Amino acid sequence: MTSSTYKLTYFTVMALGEPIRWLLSYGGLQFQDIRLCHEEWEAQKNKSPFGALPLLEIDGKVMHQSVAICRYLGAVVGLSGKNAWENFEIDIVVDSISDLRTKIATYNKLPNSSQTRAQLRLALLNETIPFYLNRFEKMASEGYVANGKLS
Ligand SMILES: N[C@@H](CCC(=O)N[C@@H](CS)C(=O)NCC(=O)O)C(=O)O
Repeated sequence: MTSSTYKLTYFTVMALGEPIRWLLSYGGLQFQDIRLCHEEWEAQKNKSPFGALPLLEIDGKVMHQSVAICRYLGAVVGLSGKNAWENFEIDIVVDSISDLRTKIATYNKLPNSSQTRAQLRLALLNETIPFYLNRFEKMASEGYVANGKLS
């Protein structure tokens, strides 16, 4: 498929790094899976193009933005759509998941003691998360979220 070398740098969590790990593994692409702790990250943060992780080095070239990386790897491992319409169907799901993730991240960043955090938690649990998950369930009701196949 490709003889490129891959080095993924992320934290010791799943979050934005895990889909990249999945795609590399799915494609049988060997990669260095570097998982930084907070102190290691702070020491090298200024080397990241936008001060954030994940980073994927491909043959020494540093690439960033997790969704862009996933789209690229999807193409490399044969999981893109077969045409613009199929890619559109896939991107709708990707962007909907990003919307939900952004809402959860907003909550996560608030201090534990804040009242807004407690209110947001209730709204997430009772409204936002069920709203999205019900729709994702429907999208996946025939086995796949887009185009009736793995993507
Ligand atoms: N849109 C970016 C978001 C990257 C991002 O926000 N990364 C967070 C971790 S999930 C980060 O690096 N936080 C550490 C920091 O800002 O110091 C992507 O998808 O790669």
